[in-house]
Amino acid sequence: MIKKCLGCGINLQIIDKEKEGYTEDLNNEICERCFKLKNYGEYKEVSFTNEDYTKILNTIPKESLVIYLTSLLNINLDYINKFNNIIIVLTKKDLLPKSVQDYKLINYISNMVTNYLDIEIISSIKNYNLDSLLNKIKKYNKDNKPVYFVGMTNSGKSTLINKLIKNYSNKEIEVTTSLYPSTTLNKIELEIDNLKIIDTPGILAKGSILNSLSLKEIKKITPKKEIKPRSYQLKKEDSLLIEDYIRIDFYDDNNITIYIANNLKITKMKHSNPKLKNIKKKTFNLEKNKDIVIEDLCFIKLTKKGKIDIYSSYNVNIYERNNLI
Ligand SMILES: Nc1nc2c(ncn2[C@@H]2O[C@H](COP(=O)(O)OP(=O)(O)O)[C@@H](O)[C@H]2O)c(=O)[nH]1
Ligand SMILES: [Mg+2]
Repeated sequence: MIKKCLGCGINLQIIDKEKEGYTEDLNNEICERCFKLKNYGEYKEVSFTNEDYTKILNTIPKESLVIYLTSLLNINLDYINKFNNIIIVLTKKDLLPKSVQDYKLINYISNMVTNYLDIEIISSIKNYNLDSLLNKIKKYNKDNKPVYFVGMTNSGKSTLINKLIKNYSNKEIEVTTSLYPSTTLNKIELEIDNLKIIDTPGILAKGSILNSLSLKEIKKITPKKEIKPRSYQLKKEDSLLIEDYIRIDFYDDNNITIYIANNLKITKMKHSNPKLKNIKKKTFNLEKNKDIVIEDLCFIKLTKKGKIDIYSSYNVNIYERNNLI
């Protein structure tokens, strides 16, 4: 029988050291890649692509109960229409300021999606609402079929599953989690509190800034603690520089708040400063109360209407939406 890695779901093999699933000894429970990631934080690239992950998602029966996770910092519901029975789980609440109220976030999301059974806001790290989520899963999983945990890469699927194992089973196993994309490589089946739970690999959004960054930079831009929002009163002719990644030029007075990892540097300057100006820009003519989202880096809350230009060093998706907070 083929044995699977308990960390990432890949078939274990002893033949090719360079290929996924390699282990020195088939008696091991996890592959060498998971072992190194878990114990030394060492990340090894994989040859899998989004196409491979999509194929895996396509094997999920349409009527299954799907727990669809999205991080509150990077709301992405792109694949939600693939499924018919969804509980939406908004993750990483601990990273947003404590003052942000759950019901407002729930309202916001419920205006974006029509076809869902329920919504829960959680923080796996802080154990927030996990009892409530488990009860909801049990409520909607009447026939005890497998329950699939789905969502973009880094939405927190594996971390949540580990917390559920820890809180509600007496097993000692842990699937592999990391702040890098492509940690989980295949479906992983687990049993928790009489539920059959299946972890799945996540897709990396095409427009994610993570596609362009080194592992060191990914570590740097990942918020680790509650975000301290940074607010600026800007006059026309003002510009903001976010590290060396993003430049924003304001053409009207505006009050803005940036939600981004606390350690990233934001500098105020003038339009006349040439920094990052020789690259392609994207222009927005914003109505009032819009956010600008820079995928997987940050979101910026603007209150007034006005024109802005955004320059980006990387090929990252930048879009507007209504104010989340
Ligand atoms: N702050 C915070 N970070 C989380 C939470 N859940 C997951 N993460 C982090 O998000 C990253 C991706 O988590 P992972 O579970 O591997 O995501 P997956 O790709 O969806 O399985 C890891 O660095 C986790 O530590 C949470 O509730 N709060
Ligand atoms: Mg995972």
